[in-house]
Amino acid sequence: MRLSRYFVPVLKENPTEAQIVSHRLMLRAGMIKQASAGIYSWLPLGFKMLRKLENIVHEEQVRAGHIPMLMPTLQSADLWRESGRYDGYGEEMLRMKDRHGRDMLFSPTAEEMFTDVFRSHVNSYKDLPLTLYQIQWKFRDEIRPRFGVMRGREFLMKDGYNFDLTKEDALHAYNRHLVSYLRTYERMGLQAIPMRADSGPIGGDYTHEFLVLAETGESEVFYDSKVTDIKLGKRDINYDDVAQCQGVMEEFTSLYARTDETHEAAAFDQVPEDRRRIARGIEVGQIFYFGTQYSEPLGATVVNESGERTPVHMGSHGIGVSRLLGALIEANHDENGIIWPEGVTPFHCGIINLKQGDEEADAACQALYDSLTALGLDPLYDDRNERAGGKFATMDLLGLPWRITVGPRGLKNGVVEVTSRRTGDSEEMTPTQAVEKIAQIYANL
Ligand code: 5CA
Repeated sequence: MRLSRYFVPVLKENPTEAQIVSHRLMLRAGMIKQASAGIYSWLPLGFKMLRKLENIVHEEQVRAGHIPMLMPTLQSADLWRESGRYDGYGEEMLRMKDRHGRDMLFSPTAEEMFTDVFRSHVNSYKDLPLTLYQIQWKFRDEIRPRFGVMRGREFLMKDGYNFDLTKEDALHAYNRHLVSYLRTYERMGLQAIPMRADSGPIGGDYTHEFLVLAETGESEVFYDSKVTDIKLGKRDINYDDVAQCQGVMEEFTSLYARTDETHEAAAFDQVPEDRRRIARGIEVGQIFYFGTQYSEPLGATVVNESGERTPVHMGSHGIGVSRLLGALIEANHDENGIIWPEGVTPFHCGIINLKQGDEEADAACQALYDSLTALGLDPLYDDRNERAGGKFATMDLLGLPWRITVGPRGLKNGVVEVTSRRTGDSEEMTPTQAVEKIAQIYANL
């Protein structure tokens, strides 16, 4: 992409309404624009990042054997009356009437909708296990929408629902989700710690939240510092292997890690003193097992091996996709702007032309752009007629992990400069070597 032809409405000034750095940087980098309280327009750069996160979530869900589909955002209240949640859900549910006076609502979550599809089409235990999911906009009329996309009213969520014959099978689905979520966050360069949590309006008594540690996090967390040493890494996971998924689950959840909702001071005191940590975290996902809480009232049953009808065991599992973008920036920035991890960046590298209009510099930039593109990489070429300082400031704000700087002086010696956004280290090399270096970095991911 050429910056002169793209649409990135960068803000020069710090927006005063933004209290935390991710919100400030998303506004300044022209990623989002507030439409109304807690509701955002996703400008091209923000939208591009959202799609990248969605793709990672999709890939990891499909890898775990889960099936993508899409539900409507506007749902009939009748279904929610059947489950008993319509009256109880409270002010967070946005309710409306259609022209015929029928009660409708904007989905804050979708247990009912998925259970309804299931009960209409699945009859036999032979069709289980089954996990369906979607990545779809949700609306929760939060009393205090704040921190930009972190606590929005409209937000993008991946929500998945497992249907199993027995509790045991459903707990395997729970463990499978835990593992797939760990993989998802690690691929994004984030460490999210699973912590025992409270189930809230979703229900059930078995639930974990995933928290990314950050000073600006809304949740207070208590944990054994050893949990941060545990990584999934590149190990092979077989999602059908019950024992392996259970093993990973135990490995990641046996040390003390709780949110304030479930914190037990006496248990925390058992953690060796030098490992006790009290910090803040951003909740980027939550998994639930709630048994037959929805399948019973909604009549989601299957015929089991003995020919009897039995309600299915269910759980639901959510990832805050739009919130993750905020969490990523909270975890990856400096005073000059965003620093995208190589695993998720809107463009693989930037190209800065120090002297736009100089025949040689223009040609060298174009050649770099073409070579990178031919290798399947996606560069952002700052080809604007701007002074160098402005170009560097914009590139730092946008946060691409690598930058190639091209100027007439370097070209005289046959070199360009390759700079890491994270370390600030620069290296001179030939344009060919620069392309090879960038290609190598992304090939190794
Ligand atoms: N039905 C279940 C799982 S599918 C569910 O709704 N779970 S949840 O309430 O925990 O939401 C899942 C994830 O959505 C949360 O972990 C959080 O990351 C994200 N989320 C929840 N509320 C908001 C919000 N107001 N703004 C942005 N993200 C949110």
